[in-house]
Amino acid sequence: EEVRRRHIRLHMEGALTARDKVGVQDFVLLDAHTSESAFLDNLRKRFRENLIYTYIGTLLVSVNPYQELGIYTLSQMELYQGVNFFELPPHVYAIADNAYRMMCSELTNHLILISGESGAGKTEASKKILQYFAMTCPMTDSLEIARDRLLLSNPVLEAFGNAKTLRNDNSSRFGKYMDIQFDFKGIPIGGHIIGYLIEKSRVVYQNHGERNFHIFYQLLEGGEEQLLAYLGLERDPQLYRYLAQAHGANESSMNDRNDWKTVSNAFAVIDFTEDDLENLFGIIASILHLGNVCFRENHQGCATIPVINEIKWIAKLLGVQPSALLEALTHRKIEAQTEEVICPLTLENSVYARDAMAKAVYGRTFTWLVNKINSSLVNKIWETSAWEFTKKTVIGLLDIYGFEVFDKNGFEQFCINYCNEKLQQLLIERTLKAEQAEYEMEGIEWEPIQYFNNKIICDLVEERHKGIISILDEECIRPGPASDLSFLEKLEEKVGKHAHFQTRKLAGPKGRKRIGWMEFRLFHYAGEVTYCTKGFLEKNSDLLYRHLKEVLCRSRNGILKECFLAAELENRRRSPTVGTQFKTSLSSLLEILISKEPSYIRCIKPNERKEPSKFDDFLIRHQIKYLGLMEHLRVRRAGFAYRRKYEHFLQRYKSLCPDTWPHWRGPPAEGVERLIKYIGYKPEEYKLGRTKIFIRFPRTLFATEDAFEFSKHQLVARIQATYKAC
Ligand code: AD9
Ligand code: MG
Repeated sequence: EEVRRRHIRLHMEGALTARDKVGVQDFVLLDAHTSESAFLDNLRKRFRENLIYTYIGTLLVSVNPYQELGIYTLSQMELYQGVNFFELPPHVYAIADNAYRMMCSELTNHLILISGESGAGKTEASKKILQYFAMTCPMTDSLEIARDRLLLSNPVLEAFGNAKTLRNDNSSRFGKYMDIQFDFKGIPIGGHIIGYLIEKSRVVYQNHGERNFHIFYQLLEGGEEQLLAYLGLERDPQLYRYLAQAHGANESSMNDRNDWKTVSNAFAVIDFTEDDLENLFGIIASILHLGNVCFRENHQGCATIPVINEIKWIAKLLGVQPSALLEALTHRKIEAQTEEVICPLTLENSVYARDAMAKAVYGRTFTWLVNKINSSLVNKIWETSAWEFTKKTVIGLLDIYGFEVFDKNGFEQFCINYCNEKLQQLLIERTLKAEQAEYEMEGIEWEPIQYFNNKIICDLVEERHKGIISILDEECIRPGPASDLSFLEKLEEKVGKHAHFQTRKLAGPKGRKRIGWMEFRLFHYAGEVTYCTKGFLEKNSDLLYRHLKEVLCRSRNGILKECFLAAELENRRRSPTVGTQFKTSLSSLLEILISKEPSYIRCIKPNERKEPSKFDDFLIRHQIKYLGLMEHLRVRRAGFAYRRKYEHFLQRYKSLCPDTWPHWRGPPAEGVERLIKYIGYKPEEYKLGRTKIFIRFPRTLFATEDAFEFSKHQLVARIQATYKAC
């Protein structure tokens, strides 16, 4: 303990003397008035010294170093364990530890919200936090397996859900919310993952220079000869259309062979049986074969499949009839009044059917994978025994795809950026707005601070009957000819006048880059993005021809059997569109998030080239702006570093005052007043609200915490002495 304390002190002294060189570790301590330039200077100074973390109060700002810094070692983890938040240099471990300790002491649910644009370091931060819990939380032998599964769920989900994009070599193409469950002693006992909208279209198409999901390359690169022979695959990715069409995809920093080993090992730990793996890789291989199915047009203008080698492989691996698959890829069942009529498909429609099948199979397999991992993370003892009624708490971790802008942006970017708008909305609601509302509610005097509320953009996208998603849905379901262009025209008609919307026809003074005929532009909180409407209708409808669905529902592949249930064929109702489903799932995500005590990590991307040590002022200034960091800082500086409900504050520190120890029978507020008077808080250090005490400076809380630790030791010594005397 003493060594650790000394270590901490040295750290702090070091930090103080080097302050000019390395900047301040909490923006709240900046001497200059809170200008954006001073903020940027501080961030730059620290980045140059490889200090990538800085606080704004309790919010952590992280700048992606794009290099290994050696700051995630076991000894670093130990250093941060159980230490007061501001006593050590800023770190993700401090955020994790703080959430953990609050959860344990108050038995409340917590949440660590990580945000930032694509490539800013969200996924890495979430992995570090998970590792921190895995390594530092108390553990029992029987729960070690739960811990390992929790950790190893990451490489599996990343293999199937991440891919190289132009922004990030390991970009998350799905949203992930993970609950880590703890028992009342703070031992991690299990977990639960919710996946959000995986970017299925990537399976069949990638932008120039991007890659398909990692798993395809890992399998080809690392898979054993025997396995590849069983799946009918060759090693070279260039032989597969779904992998080869985006040139330059081979230049990846990913190590597919090593990653394959990690993923294979993870499968073994997460309860995957031989059958599961055979089925799973059967599906992955089928998708590669499916991509290579070629169509030719016959004299009647109908699609045929001249070479059926791939069909044979797919039929074998998915356990379907080759002839049925062949027919379903080239024909369509249409329901006439009393009977079904089978019509041949055109070449274009067959290509559509093939790609739709690949996307549907991959998308549902991914959902199956998440469910499978979840069932292995369920702690069976806890779910079934008498433990069921004991208090369990969770720490939620949200790592979702970041805001992204490419030269060409489609439906996927529209969904991803909408999701980021919603998260920003939550951050505003819970920090800037809530903070100010809280002062008002608690009767604390306060100078209001202005900020941009992006609700206006969320409404533009999601408002019922009026928003872009509703307009898109209407175009998808209305009878008569509808197209991506008619959708754009509807947009112009219905939201054309909105301040955050623009098309070529309606270009106002704001437009800088030219907008194309098929495009519209949104002014997101994080910047403007021009979307091409091509493919919006098709992707939103996400139609899988019934004929193909029937084939898949009869599959003997164990995973597909669970993914395509026969009951689906009987349900004739149109399922909600992708946009609407996403909107609904985001709103339930927000409900989950809102019910928990949040900590925030805001990630910043230092440059566009994924380079270490390059600090691009312009790019970072832009992020500081749209992440609302200056507003956070202003609220923090003018406000109070800490607030605690009277009950919680009293419960923790009551031993410091003879009036409140061991029990305080009166109202908690009075107890707290008595307590702080006794320990000597100065009037400028705190304010008393209706239900909470507000403490202005972190140092006041440190001092209290130190006194508490000291008194605890004294108390223990006294008890020990009493025992000895007995
Ligand atoms: V996206 O929205 O999923 O496209 P993220 O998740 O924000 O994005 P990610 O965490 O994947 O970005 O980080 C991108 C890359 O930056 C990683 O693959 C690492 O190579 C690098 N990175 C990020 N954070 C760190 C770090 N703390 N230390 C070292 C890092 N490298
Ligand atoms: Mg990510």
